[in-house]
Amino acid sequence: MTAAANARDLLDRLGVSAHVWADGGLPTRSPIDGSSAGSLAQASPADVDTALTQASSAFAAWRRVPAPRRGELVRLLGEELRAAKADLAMLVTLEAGKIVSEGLGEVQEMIDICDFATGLSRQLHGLTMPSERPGHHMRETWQPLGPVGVISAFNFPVAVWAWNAALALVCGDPVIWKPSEKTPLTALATQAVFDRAVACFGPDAPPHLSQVLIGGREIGERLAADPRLPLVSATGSTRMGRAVAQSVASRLGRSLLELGGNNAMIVTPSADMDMAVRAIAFSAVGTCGQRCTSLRRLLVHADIADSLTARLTQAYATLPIGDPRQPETLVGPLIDADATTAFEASLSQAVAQGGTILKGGTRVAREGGHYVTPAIVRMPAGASGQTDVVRHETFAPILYVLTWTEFDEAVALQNDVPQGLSSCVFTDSVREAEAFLSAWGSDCGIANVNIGPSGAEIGGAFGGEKDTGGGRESGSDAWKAYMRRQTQTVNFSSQLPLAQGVRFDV
Ligand code: UN1
Repeated sequence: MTAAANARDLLDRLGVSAHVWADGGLPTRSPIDGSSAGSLAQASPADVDTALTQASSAFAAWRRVPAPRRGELVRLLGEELRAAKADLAMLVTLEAGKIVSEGLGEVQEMIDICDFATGLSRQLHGLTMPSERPGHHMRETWQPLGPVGVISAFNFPVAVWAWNAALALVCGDPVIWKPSEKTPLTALATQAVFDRAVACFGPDAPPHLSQVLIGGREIGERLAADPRLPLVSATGSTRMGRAVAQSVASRLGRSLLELGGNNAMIVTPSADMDMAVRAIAFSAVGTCGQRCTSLRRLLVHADIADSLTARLTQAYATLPIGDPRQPETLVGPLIDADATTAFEASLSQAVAQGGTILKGGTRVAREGGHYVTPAIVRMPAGASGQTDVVRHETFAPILYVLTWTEFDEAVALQNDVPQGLSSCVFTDSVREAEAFLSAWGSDCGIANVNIGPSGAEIGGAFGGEKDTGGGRESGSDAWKAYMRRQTQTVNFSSQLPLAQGVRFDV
């Protein structure tokens, strides 16, 4: 069955209305075989404006609903996602090209964040602090912020919306979502699932709590520029994030950015090599190298570099590449032709910059899809191997191997790239592990020991530093980005003393 026919069936099952289709609209395309389920109606500038007005009205009502009750809506969303898990996950496979297990994992991340946010809805804690004035008290309260714009990328087409939406909704904020042009169908399906949760929830939910705007980059530009969105959360390339950040900042709005990563693993001589090989394979090759947390740089001690690369080239030799719907497949397609061109261009640059391709780097012919063999490239030793192409994020399965001799040199190499998302060390030495996690260790938002850089759980704050944009989503106290902080002082005495002992008697 073509991927498009498969997708059409799933959209019916997931309850997406037939009205979404429009001749001459945004074409859809599966990376599996290039088939198209049809073209989608796109949001006009007037539609964007209407959505913003509707979100503002939804906010006026939703902020009055008690937070634990808002949590009930997110709990119901989690229930609907559980019911739709297999179908929505398969749609992710069809539209983003993920293998079945990773599609299911993505929907599981949505369910997990709903559970997290439901509990959080009773724990949006503020603070109390003592006042210096008698008969006064001070407290800090977190209030709903306003409608939140969510701009998401193709590679996690639905989970990123859920990380933002689940938190935003319990915090009292409606959401306007501009999904990637490459994955609009999963967004429409998610919206249908959300609508079912709202129907179960009942009349306390105002209309338009979550809206999807289908279309291109100009929609993102409008959202970034509009003061009706106090927060814009954007996931994608550093170039896109920089443009969004500048536009949002020029109106003094807030942005939450999850941009490129250039994630490394340091492997030391004491590391458990079996574990390291498995972790490298999953994080470098999983999702066909198209996660922002994918492993891109392998920093290996010089003494073990040859044996480790020998094991890796062996493991890469048997990777099942092909249709991600097949249960044995581990490597699905790249998203499109441009991604294949970028893969090949980066490999040629790596060779021109002194690299040797040890494995992969070729196209795999399959009708309509863009399949490649994941590549391992050995670069010159030390800092001279960290060339321009290695410092650049290519969204494809290329693993650059660099060597070092002193642990400090490895940490310096790990940090010496513009991006700062995820990082890890494989070692059995407590000293090395703790140095990596210390103030002078990894400079990334995520630092792991004996775990690869990808596949983070939702309970921690997710995001990174430098060109990764500095935002934090998901767990921990990431919810605070979706609320406004208010310091409140109450005088319950019959005097009016001024702070700092100031006298002003009239
Ligand atoms: C992304 O690639 O945009 O840590 C997010 C991970 C996933 C999220 C990746 N939980 O790999």
